[in-house]
Amino acid sequence: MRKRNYLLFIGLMAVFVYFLTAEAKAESFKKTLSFSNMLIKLGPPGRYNAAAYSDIYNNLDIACILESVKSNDVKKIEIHSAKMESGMMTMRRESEVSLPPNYLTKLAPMGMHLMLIGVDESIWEKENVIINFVTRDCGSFSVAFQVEG
Ligand SMILES: [Cu+2]
Repeated sequence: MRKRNYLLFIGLMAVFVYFLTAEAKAESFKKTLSFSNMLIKLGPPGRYNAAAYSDIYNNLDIACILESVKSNDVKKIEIHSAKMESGMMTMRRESEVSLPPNYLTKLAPMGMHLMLIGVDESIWEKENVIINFVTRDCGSFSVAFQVEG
């Protein structure tokens, strides 16, 4: 009788652990930033800077701090914010950007965007460029951006 209880206990634990793992999987799946509308806008030929835009949805209940952005096809990528100041568009470099929880942040013209500095000429032949986003607490993301001339 004791042994049967013991086996029942083990059985229940196994079921419990199974559901716990399933829960953890669902949880880890949720732990992402979702990228959409990823686009690199190239300047005229001979210019080696370009801008990149994307919608980034933070699915988490915590803010994600975007610390650095890199690509093998670009010397340097800076996060810029743009705003109108007395009729002039000014851009400022941001050392890091906070993506608020459960919120859609838009990297878009006239707003926050990525500045690609030192774009390789071979980028003109590419359809996609991979850009890596590194956050402090939310992981890293390799994202394919569509290249548009
Ligand atoms: Cu800029």
